[in-house]
Amino acid sequence: MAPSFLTQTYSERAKVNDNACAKKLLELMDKKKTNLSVAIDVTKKDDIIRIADLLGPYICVLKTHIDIVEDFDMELVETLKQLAQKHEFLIFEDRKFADIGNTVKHQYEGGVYKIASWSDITNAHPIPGEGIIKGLKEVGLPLNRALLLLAEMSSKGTLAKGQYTLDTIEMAKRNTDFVIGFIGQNRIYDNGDNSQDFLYLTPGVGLETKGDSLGQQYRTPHQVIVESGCDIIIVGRGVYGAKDDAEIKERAEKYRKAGWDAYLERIGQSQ
Ligand code: 5BU
Repeated sequence: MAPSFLTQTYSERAKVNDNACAKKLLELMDKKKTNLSVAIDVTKKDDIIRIADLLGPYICVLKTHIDIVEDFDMELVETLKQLAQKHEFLIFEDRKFADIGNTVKHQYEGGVYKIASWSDITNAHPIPGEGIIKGLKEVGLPLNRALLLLAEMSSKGTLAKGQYTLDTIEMAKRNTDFVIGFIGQNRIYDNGDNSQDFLYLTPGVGLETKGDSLGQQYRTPHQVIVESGCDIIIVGRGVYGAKDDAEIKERAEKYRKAGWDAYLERIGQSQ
């Protein structure tokens, strides 16, 4: 049996991934030596741009919540696209679509944010059924975009577990042209037969605290990458919540190194 993707390098996995977006992501992770994604959940355009430029060298994916930006305009996303090129990272709008196919198509393509025009990756809850993937795919596939399904959440009391999570994996397996992986807490699907390489992006990562007062739960990069077999750590306040730009960079490097060391340990290359 071929080795599990779990123990392969990101560059080995890039070579055999048919999805252009997943391939690009795995390649740049290998090149930049980072499996860190930062969630820049700040509400002013200038702060997002400043932090994105600051963190560019440390990250593989910049995660946004575009609807929390108070002074949003299309110049913001144009600038983010330029920064993505300059620093080689992908943009992931954490939109969590959750409606019928026809509605999400409009939400993805149009409205104020025109998400499909600038976000390489977005995500969706599987709760409405497979039509949500079909709707998003009609818009995203011609633009070489990719989708993550929400298989599990980091928050306390989440209903995304058990059979729901397993059914999410099955839904993804039927749509591998567009679905490149999951937002999840554990590598659920990896049977070692190399039939499909799904990426696992994991929020709820923190080195200093165990959670917040609103149900967020944190695990360490080592728990996420080594013990749970996920691929990318997503860190928000742990990085951008620093006192100044110098500390933001320091924290990003600390998480980048922790994530990368955990990956090296997993693939058996740690010194
Ligand atoms: P934090 O500041 O590191 O707690 O931010 C985590 C980010 O990840 C934030 O943007 C959330 O919306 C996002 N998130 C999450 O925390 N947990 C989940 O299960 C999912 C997304 Br899905």
